[in-house]
Amino acid sequence: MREVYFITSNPGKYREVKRIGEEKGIEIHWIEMEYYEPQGESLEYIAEKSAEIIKERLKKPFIIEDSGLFIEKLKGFPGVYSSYVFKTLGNEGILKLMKGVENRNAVFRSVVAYCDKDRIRLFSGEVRGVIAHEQRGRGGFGYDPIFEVNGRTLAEMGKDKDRVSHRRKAMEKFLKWYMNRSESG
Ligand code: ITT
Repeated sequence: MREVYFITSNPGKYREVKRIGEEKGIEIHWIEMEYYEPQGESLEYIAEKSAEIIKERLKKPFIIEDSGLFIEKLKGFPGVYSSYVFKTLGNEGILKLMKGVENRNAVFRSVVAYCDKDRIRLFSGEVRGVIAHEQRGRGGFGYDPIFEVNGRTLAEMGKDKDRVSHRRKAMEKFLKWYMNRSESG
């Protein structure tokens, strides 16, 4: 069985990535590690720079994943600051910022970075949705209770989240590339 090492401090992300890997016959191993994330204007930049930093410490191939919630009416906020904003304002804080706002369009983006001794490669995915008016659902993690796709929040979807998620789309691209590459040696 082929395998991949996934570095994250977030157990919710690991659970999802593991499930997605299982469907394709790839075992995902969790390296639970917090790493320094440099500031930057895009998820791609942050993922690539983070991978370069980790590469100095970890002498084997790995993946990391960087996600962000971009709210149209807030000019893309919290975007690359999603992690900090979740820890400080949280879902209730976002709902307050969105009180009375009609345009609730938002997009969740994911960038997976694969890194080995020769290269860093990036794979991205996104899902469009709207910010709900209140938190709903008990599954998932992070912003899932306030991010709604086709009438259900990601937290209400359970494992169905895997069918639509930004992470799913980025991981699928990565796994396709990774499997082709392993097959061709
Ligand atoms: P890492 O160690 O992997 O960096 P993290 O939780 O800091 O873990 P990110 O910076 O990628 O991960 O995530 C930004 C924020 O967005 C963070 O608060 C997450 O909880 C949240 N988030 C990421 N993916 C999400 C998802 O699928 N659903 C809801 N919230 C998500």
